Amino acid sequence: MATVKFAVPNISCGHCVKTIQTEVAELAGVQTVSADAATKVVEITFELPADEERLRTFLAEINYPVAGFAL
Ligand SMILES: [Cu+2]
Repeated sequence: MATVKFAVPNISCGHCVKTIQTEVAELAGVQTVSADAATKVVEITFELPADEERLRTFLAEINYPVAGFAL
């Protein structure tokens, strides 16, 4: 199991948070996902078949592109 924190500048409100949490949670291998509108960070715990590249690609597909890693 791995954890990643992505910086996602497009998160602007609770609707974005809900969309990201709902959509990402449906990806195979994703264990938990939490998005925060204040910090614009998405934290995901996952295992195979999910990986960082797949998560980045998926977030871009749903219009929340990843700008980089968050601290
Ligand atoms: Cu929003």
